Parts: sequence; structure tokens; C-alpha cells
Amino acid sequence: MTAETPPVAIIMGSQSDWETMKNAADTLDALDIEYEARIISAHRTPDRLYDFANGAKDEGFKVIIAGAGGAAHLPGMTAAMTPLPVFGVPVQSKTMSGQDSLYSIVQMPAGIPVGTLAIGKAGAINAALLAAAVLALGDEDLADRLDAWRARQSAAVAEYPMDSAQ
Ligand code: RP5
Repeated sequence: MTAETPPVAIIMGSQSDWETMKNAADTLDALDIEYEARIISAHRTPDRLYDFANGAKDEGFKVIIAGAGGAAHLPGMTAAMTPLPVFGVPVQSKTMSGQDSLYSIVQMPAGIPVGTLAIGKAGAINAALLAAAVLALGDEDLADRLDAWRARQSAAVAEYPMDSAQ
């Protein structure tokens, strides 16, 4: 990572969210996009959230990926305090399989958008791909890398199903 602020911030409510959010980080790595990952809890570290969200744009971030589970207020509260695009990842909670996280993130009032992804790993990967797509609008090299990533994905899909190995 360079000393310069990376374009993407990956924030999450708890260390326990990292297993899910690492999928976003790995996807950004695959696309050669710099990021910074931070633990910021809307409930346990509200001052940290306030400072991060209010300063994120001036700090130099371009896109924020925010993952949280349960009463998942982190993406929405972040979006309330920054004009940057915020993509929310509902982390799969143990008690409600992430439905609580999803509903907490997706039902934003009109005026403060959070781009809400699927629950869990797929959501984390897609949040990174959406962040890449946003950044690619102003970066032709990244647009080429994203095209290549998608082409590799297509090429990796077998045309015919196989029996799994015994
Ligand atoms: C949320 O509470 C976090 O985003 C996490 O998904 C959930 C549980 O946190 P821990 O109790 O595992 O720290 O704020």
C-alpha cells in the first residue's frame, strides 16, 4: 500500500465481519485496486464512525464499501455523513442468516442512498466489482483490467456439467 490514500475504503462493524469482507479485499487485489480496511462500529465506536465518514472525501477516498451484520447501521450512517458512493454488504448473522442485516441496510429513506448487495460473500465480491466499475469510469487501464477479469470469469465456466469426483 502506498502512503497516498487508496481509492477504496472497506469498513466493517467488527473483526468478526472480516471473514466476509476479505472477499471484497481479495477481489480488489485481483483488479490491482488499492484499498484500506478499517473496523468502525456504528454502535461501539460512534466517534470513529463520525470522524471517518465526515472526513472520508477530504482524506481522498472515492468509494466506500461498508459491511455489517445484525442491526447493521454502519452503511446507512456512513452514507448520511459523506457524499461518496457507499455500497453496503449485509454480513450473514447467526441468528437470522443475515436477513436482519439486509433489511437494516436496504431500507434507506429516500435521499440517502446505500447501494445494497447480497448477503455474505457474493455481496462482498460484488461490492468490490461495483467499486471497480465506478472507478473505471475515469480510469481506462482499470476498465481494461475489469473487462479482462470478466472475460476470465466467462472462460472459466464449463459448457457442460460433470459428475463430481468420487
Ligand atoms: C455488528 O454486529 C457487526 O457488524 C457484526 O456483524 C455484528 C456482531 O459483532 P461481534 O459481536 O461479532 O463483534 O455491529
